[in-house]
Amino acid sequence: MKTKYFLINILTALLVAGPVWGQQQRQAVEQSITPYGPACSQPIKIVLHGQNPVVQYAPDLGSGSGYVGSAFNQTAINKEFAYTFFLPDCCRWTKAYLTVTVKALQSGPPNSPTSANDWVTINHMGQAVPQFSWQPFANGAILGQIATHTFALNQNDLALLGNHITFAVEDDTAVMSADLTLEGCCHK
Ligand SMILES: [Ca+2]
Repeated sequence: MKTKYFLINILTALLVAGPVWGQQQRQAVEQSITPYGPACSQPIKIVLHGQNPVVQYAPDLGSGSGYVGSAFNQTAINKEFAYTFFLPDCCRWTKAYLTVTVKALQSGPPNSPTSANDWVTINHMGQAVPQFSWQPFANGAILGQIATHTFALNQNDLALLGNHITFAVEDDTAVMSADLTLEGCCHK
């Protein structure tokens, strides 16, 4: 009798939970899709969050690079960082915004071999892409100083880079976070 009562309880729970779960899933998907123009029948906007373990597309980094062992929020100087976002192939992407937040690990005046002379760049096939370069502590670095920058990429930039966006950070600067916002149009 106890067993029968137990089974009825489980069935009741499933019947109640099923539609609720489905509704939550639909809401999550609907919230992630943001219309931004009439030309696209299925516009989409998503945000990818960079995280450990770090992913790297090796051809973007060139040979002899010191990016092995990259990690978010690392604390040691003299360690370079690189990370690759791979773009989902479900959609045609028309805009991308790469937002990077970094922290100075070594104080120093402008142009000194500290965090001050470090660059953040988007790299493609072993080369830094000139229009996507940022020197966060160009005016001098203070230990623990935080800086944030957003690189805005248009459809031509994305066509050049292909299905991957790699960025690199020089050696005395830690990467606290990296988020890639993608806007585009999904296939029917
Ligand atoms: Ca440096």
